[in-house]
Parts: sequence; structure tokens; C-alpha cells
Amino acid sequence: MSSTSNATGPLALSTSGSVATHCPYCALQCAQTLTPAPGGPTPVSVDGRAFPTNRGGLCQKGWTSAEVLSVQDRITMPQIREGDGFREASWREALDTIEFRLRGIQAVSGKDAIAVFGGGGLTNEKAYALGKFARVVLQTPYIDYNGRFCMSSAAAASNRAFGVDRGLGFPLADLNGAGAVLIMGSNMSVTMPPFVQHLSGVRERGGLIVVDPRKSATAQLADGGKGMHLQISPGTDMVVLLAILHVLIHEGLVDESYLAEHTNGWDDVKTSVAAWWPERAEIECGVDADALRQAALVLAAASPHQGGPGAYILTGRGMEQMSQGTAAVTAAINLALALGLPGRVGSGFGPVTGQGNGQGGREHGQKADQLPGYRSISDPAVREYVAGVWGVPADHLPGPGIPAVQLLKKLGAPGGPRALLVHGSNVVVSAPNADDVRKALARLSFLVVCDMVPSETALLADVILPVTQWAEEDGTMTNLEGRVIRRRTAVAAPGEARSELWILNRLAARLGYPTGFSTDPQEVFAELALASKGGPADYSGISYERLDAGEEIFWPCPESDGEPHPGTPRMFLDGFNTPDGRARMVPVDHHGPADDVRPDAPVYLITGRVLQHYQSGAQTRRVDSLNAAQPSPYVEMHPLLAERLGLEPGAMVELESARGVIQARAVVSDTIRHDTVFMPFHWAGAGSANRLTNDVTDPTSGMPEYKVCAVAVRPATRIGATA
Ligand SMILES: Nc1nc2c(c(=O)[nH]1)N[C@H]1C(S)=C(S)[C@@H](COP(=O)(O)OP(=O)(O)OC[C@H]3O[C@@H](n4cnc5c(=O)[nH]c(N)nc54)[C@H](O)[C@@H]3O)O[C@H]1N2
Ligand SMILES: Nc1nc2c(c(=O)[nH]1)N[C@H]1C(S)=C(S)[C@@H](COP(=O)(O)OP(=O)(O)OC[C@H]3O[C@@H](n4cnc5c(=O)[nH]c(N)nc54)[C@H](O)[C@@H]3O)O[C@H]1N2
Ligand code: SF4
Ligand SMILES: [Mo]
Repeated sequence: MSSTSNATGPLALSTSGSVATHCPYCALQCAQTLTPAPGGPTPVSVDGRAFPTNRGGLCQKGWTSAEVLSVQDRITMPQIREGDGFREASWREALDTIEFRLRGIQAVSGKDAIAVFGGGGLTNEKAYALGKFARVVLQTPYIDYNGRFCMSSAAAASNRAFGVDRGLGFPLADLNGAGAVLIMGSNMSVTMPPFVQHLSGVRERGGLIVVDPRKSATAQLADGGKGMHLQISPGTDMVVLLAILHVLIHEGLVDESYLAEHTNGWDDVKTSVAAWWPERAEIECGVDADALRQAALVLAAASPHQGGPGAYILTGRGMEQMSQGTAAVTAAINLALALGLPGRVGSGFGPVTGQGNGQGGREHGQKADQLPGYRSISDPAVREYVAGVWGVPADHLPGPGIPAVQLLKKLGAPGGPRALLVHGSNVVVSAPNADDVRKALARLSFLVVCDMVPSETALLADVILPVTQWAEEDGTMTNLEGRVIRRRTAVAAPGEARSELWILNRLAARLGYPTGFSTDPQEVFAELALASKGGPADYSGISYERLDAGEEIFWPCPESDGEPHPGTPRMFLDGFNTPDGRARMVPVDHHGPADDVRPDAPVYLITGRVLQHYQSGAQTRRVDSLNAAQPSPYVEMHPLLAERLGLEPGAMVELESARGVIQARAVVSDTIRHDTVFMPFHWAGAGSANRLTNDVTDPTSGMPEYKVCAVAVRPATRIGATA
């Protein structure tokens, strides 16, 4: 069989065959130009391309992204398990096997016995096709995806407050004019380096406020009079937000007329923060009461109702990946509303979306309770409409499933799914309480993983299917601003790697749906646009023609009879997406981490990222230069803690939580609090951070509490000693 053919050809920009596309990794989706380089060290060469978000810049991962196309262990043929290893198989044999096993499991255990796990890195087209495949072909409620680990708390809070969730409600470049930007637990200097250009204006004005238990690279941007760093105790962001709102009320600095005109629920919120005076907050969050007051004054002075140039509140995973994540984001929204920021040009609120298509991934139906267009699978009218687009009766569609962590726990358990199809996630490294996840996968009767590389999760599969990756496929992605962008083919995929659209088409045909699953991304997009029509995430006015003509389109962009709808760069200028057009303010209170420090686990563990590695590391650990810069897992700790433990920098340290034990190298740095250690989660094996993390979840969003748990810390050689 020859290499895969992508249905839509590349958009050649020049005679050299260069192609305009975007980076495979994060939600900034930096613009790249790829030039085929036959015979070169990588199949294409990569250049940054001028674009409003990255302005030509790329980070180290972006510059080296082409190396992943031709890594030595790239999967180029289907693989079928044989004993402890795999043997190569033809597509026919692999698909025969999958059909036979899925049919057998369904016959014995019913439709609910098959589950699907998707990813926020999939194109809009693939995410849509996967959601449709689960509901129409497998008829299983059990589909969810890794966006649950990422954006679910921000999404739940935004949906509740505004009636819609689009990450940033404004173009990134708007940040340049702000007088104040409050960043709650995002480290974009490391996680999206080109983003930082848009903070230069606010830094010049001295208005950058970064809340992080570490003096992260982003917190350091506030040094030298550029702003403030509030070095909170882990898990106490909400306290900071409640105290700032308390100060604003006390000082008469809230935007009363905006609140009266555009919100409901303000009185209850006002009452709820009455008890959060700064001195009380200081005890909880460890930030000086005066610094909290100062932060409130900086934000107020920049806000439009005080005649300021504008203010923004941005949230990241540092605040959201908590068992109270939805409430914390709600507190941030309440503060933004009290300052009159959302829906005003030059001000705003927004979570910083993480994965390449973390936005589109949550709009087109991979989420357990959602159909395309960001609509509820429980809404009879929505079911009727989407089922109509899909050519099935509404009662053919299953009901809502369960969130990712709960789904992983249920795998192979009595009455739980017996088979799992994974598309775009490496859960044994990235899911919380990873040792339990590994056990759950082992309980399955049948595991299929689609991937480009043998990830740790793929290595546990019964069948691995080789897929195309970014430079080898056409599609669309939706970036952190809600801007829909084109991914374009620059090179053919190696061997027999196939697009997931083709795989889903073939499986659908075998399982009884010979039509309805197009392999052409442009056709899939047109269907997705139709399926989204009328929903909050309305793409019905967007087409490949418009995108390829160079139009900048942000959703919602409904279909229109007359002039094409221009899209919506700035949200809420005409009111919120609620029935009465007002934002809903909901009082929230702080309860702190579920797994709090105690005598046998006296140190907080917080987790996050380094510049060179992406997520579970499946891609970036295969790139030599990235690996050379960040070769192995580490534990960052304060010199005082290291001294107390008798640890030299570079020594091996052991961490133990209620869930597991890991060992990694100690990195000693005074940028972290004394009572806290930090670990990146990009590695598998003995230093895998998620063997320690807590799989408790937020009751509203299902978001796990990745960002904080309690650990004992000891030198790796001295078993039993604790800090
Ligand atoms: N290099 C790189 N870039 C990436 C990714 C990657 O894996 N690697 N992944 C992408 C994805 S999917 C995502 S979601 C984004 C994530 O982007 P970020 O949210 O910027 O990343 P994190 O490093 O997970 O967390 C940010 C910060 O939260 C801090 N933190 C820990 N606990 C707390 C707390 O209790 N409160 C507060 N306020 N802060 C806390 C950490 O110290 C860290 O500096 O990055 C995207 N970009
Ligand atoms: N402790 C801790 N854990 C965390 C976090 C944290 O901050 N702390 N952050 C969480 C967050 S925000 C996220 S987003 C998750 C992410 O963690 P994962 O869900 O594991 O994400 P990736 O590592 O990006 O895994 C993507 C996999 O899909 C493959 N892949 C890429 N593109 C495609 C495609 O188009 N099709 C298919 N089939 N495969 C593809 C890649 O090779 C890789 O193996 O990690 C979470 N885990
Ligand atoms: S910031 Fe994100 S999108 Fe930009 S080059 Fe780096 S990984 Fe790619
Ligand atoms: Mo993420």
C-alpha cells in the first residue's frame, strides 16, 4: 500500500512548495512556513511566519517540531500485540481484528462496553468525527477526552457566568494596551513564549500582577517595577481574588453602573466576600495584606470605569487544576465583572487555553455531555437537530457519559467499559494517580491506541494504528483566541500512516455505517459547520474557502443570507449569552486542597511544565535537542528545604504521596516557597509526577486536582526520613 493521500492538497505559497500552517503543539498555534526538504535531516524545514499572535516568533518546540515527523521509532504500520511485544500487520488485518473484537464485546456486554478517549490536539474535523463515531456507530455514552484535564473548570465557570466559553474573549494583541493584567497561575513565558510580546505594554505601565507559588519565569517579568508577584500558598488563589474584591468594595472602586446594567447576583457576591478582609486572607494565602490592597488598587486604576487604559484577568492551569477550580474561576469572573471588564473593548477576562486545539476540541462533541456546537446532549431539541444532520433518529443517540477521571476508573470494573479506543492522549503519563490508570487499562479486554509514536499508553494496547501528524494533514484548529485557522499538508506521511478520518470511515463501514464518515477534511468541516448551527459555538458561516482566502475568523460566525458574517473577535459587546443578556454572578467560598499537608506528608507538591517538553512528552522526548536541554524529571525545592534534608543539588530525592512514590533529581532554587516542591509531569517511569497526584475531581467540572497534593520528601537513599 502506498503512503496516505490527504484528500485536500497543500496550499502552495511559493514555487519552492512552501506551505502556510501552524505549530503542532500548544494553543498559541504559532504560524509556521514549512518547506519540503527532500534528503534533508527532517522532511520539512520550519520557519516562523508573521501572524497576529506570534508575530513571526516560535519557541524551541516549534523550531524543532519537524524532527517528530521522522523519529526513528515512528509507527508506520499497524501493530498487533504478540506476547509482550507487537508484530506489524496490514490495515486489513488490523481493522478485521478491531471489528471482530468490538462486535464480540458488544454482543456479550452491550453498547456501553466500549469507550472512547479523545484529545485536544485533534483537528476540529477529527474531534467532530470521533464524537459522531462514538454516538452514531458505537452508540456509547462513554466518550470523554484530555481537555477534561485542561480546560474543564474554566469552561464550566465561563458557561455558567456568560452562557458560553471561548477561552479568551478577545484577540491576544488587545492585551498590548492594558494598564493592568492579573495572571492567575499561568506561566506563559515558558508555556507560550511568543505570548509574552503582548505583555510588554502592561509591563511598561507597571501593571503586571502574577499569582504563583513559584517565582516562575512569568512572575519574573514583574521584577524591576514592572508589576507584582504574589507568591501564594498552593491552592489559595481564590482567597486572593476574594480579598481583592473585598478591598474594591471597601474602597468604593467597583463599577456599580456596569454591575446594575449587565449582571445578576451581585448582592449575594458582595455579601459573600464581606468576611475576606486582607489580614484574614493573608493568614490563608501567605501574601501580605498590603500587597493584596495594592493589587486591588492597580487593577481598579487601570479599569475603564476609573478612566484607566483597560485591565484583563487571565487564568491558567495553576489556578484551575484544583478540586475547587470551577469556584476559583468563578471568583475571577466575579472580580472581572465587578471591575466592568468583560464585553468592553480594551478590557476582558479569559482562561488561557492549553492544547493546540483545546478550544475546538471542546466545541465539537468529544466531551461526555456535549454534541457539536457546544450543546448539551441532554437537550431534546439539540438531539433532534444533530441527529437529523447525522441521518439517524434522535433516540439512536446515547445520553451523556461521564468525565475522564471517572471514565478511567470505570474501565474494566464490573459493569464498566471493557474496550477503549484512544485518540490523542497518553493517559498513563498524564492522568492523575497514574499507577491506578495503568491498572485500569490492564483490566480491559481490548485496547486500541491511534498514535504516531509508541507512547507509553500505546505500548499497552492490543492494536496500535499509525496516524498522520500535523505537517501531513489538512484540517482546522481553533486557537486560544477562538480564531479558526488552517492546518495544511506539506509532506506525505511515511509508510502506511493514515488520517484518523480514514480510520473512522473504515471502522464505521465495517460496523454498519458505509456512508456518513467522509475522509475529506473540507467535507467534514462543512458538516461540522452545519451541525454547529444555532449553538453557542456556531461555525456555520465558516468555510475552507473563506479561511483559504486569508480571512481572520473568530467564532461565533453564523451562516448569513446576505453579507457573510465577519465572525466575533470580541465577545459580549452586545451582552452575554444568557437568556436576559446579563452575566450570572455566583458566590463561592474557599476550602483549600483536598489532600492537605499533615505530619506524614508535610510538603506541598505542585506540578506543571518546562519549556522544552510538551505534555506527556511522547513527542518532545523524541527530539534530541529538547532532550539534551531537559533530560530527566526533577524536583524543584527551596535551599532551606534541601538543607534540612541534607540534599545537595543534583542528588536524588524521593517523594511519597498517599498514592505513590517517585524518585527524581533535586534542583535547588530560591524561586519556590519553603513549604512547596515543584515537579514537571513530562516523564514516565520512576520520576513520573502523576504517580503522586490526586485524582479527586472538581464536583462541577470533573477537573482533577493536579496542581496540589501533600508529599513526604526525603533523600532517595535514606528510606524513611521525611521533611
Ligand atoms: N512547554 C510547554 N508548553 C505548553 C504545554 C506543555 O506541556 N509544555 N502544554 C500546553 C497546555 S495543554 C497547557 S494546559 C498550558 C498550561 O500552561 P500553564 O498554565 O502556564 O502551565 P503550568 O506549568 O501547568 O502551570 C502554570 C503555573 O501554575 C503554577 N501553580 C502551581 N500551583 C499553583 C497554585 O496553587 N496557584 C497558582 N496561582 N499557580 C500555581 C506553577 O508554578 C506554574 O508556574 O501550556 C501549554 N503549553
Ligand atoms: N501532574 C500534571 N499532570 C497533567 C497536567 C499538569 O499540569 N500536571 N496537565 C494536564 C493537561 S492541561 C493536559 S492537556 C494533559 C495532556 O496530556 P496527554 O493527554 O497525555 O497529552 P499529550 O502528551 O499531548 O498526548 C497526546 C498523544 O497523542 C499523540 N497525538 C498527537 N496528535 C495526534 C493525532 O492527531 N491523533 C492521534 N491519534 N494521536 C495524536 C501524541 O503523539 C501523544 O502520544 O496532561 C494533564 N496532566
Ligand atoms: S508557543 Fe506553542 S504554538 Fe508557539 S511554537 Fe511554541 S509550542 Fe508551538
Ligand atoms: Mo492542557
